[in-house]
Amino acid sequence: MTRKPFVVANWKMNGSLKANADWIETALPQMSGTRLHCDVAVCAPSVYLSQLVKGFEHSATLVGAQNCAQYTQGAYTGEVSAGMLADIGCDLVILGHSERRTLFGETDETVAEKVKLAFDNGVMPIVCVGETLQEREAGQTIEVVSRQLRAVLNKVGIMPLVAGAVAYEPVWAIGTGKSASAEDAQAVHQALRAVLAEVDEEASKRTRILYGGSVKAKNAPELFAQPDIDGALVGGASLKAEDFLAICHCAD
Ligand code: G2H
Repeated sequence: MTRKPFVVANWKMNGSLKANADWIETALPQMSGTRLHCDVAVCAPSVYLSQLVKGFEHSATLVGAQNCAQYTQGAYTGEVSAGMLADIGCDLVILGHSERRTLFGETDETVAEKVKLAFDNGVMPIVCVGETLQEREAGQTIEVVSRQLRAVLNKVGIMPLVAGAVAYEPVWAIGTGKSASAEDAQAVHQALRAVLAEVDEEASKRTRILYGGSVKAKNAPELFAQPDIDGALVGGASLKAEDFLAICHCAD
């Protein structure tokens, strides 16, 4: 089974109308036609999504949000629903990122609820899982990421993940410059695929599992060479279009 590599930019809370326009102008020539051999997405703060949808309208580049509400609509001040993301032409949404889990109190249950609403509205979820340094040192990595993934599988099954992706992001590797070794990451990706296979073996082989955590053009080739690593979720190194494109080209 060959899965097409998927490289996703996660700008986090960065960007401006001007900086985004410059990013699009630099990246668009490379993202058009058949120059890249991977699927590509850019996930931006929600206020800029319409700008990206318009900017990438004639390319295959997907546009994604970084979160959505766990509710459909109503008195939830400050929230943005999955239906609203679909309404403006947003293709996907990152859900359960560790920054959402640790800084904003998201639980396995709220993440699963958001995945359901995203998929029901036609927005593909990229579901993030990952262990803290403390959990890794306690030998709990596989237990933790399996629990996080099963919470989603139990709620919505595997199809939303086949349509979107899973992202393994060890919390201790995020924005720290420390990346998991390619072998360590592969071991976790293999375990995650086994959890997916408990639900549907054939579908597990079609589900892309991305690695995230200080990915750069320097470490991407070794990560992408692993059999169960199907691409990357890129934070810091996605802020400059040239750096992000260099990572995309590692999937050639
Ligand atoms: C992990 C990653 C992108 P960075 O959060 O989701 O960020 O590449 O900066 O570690």
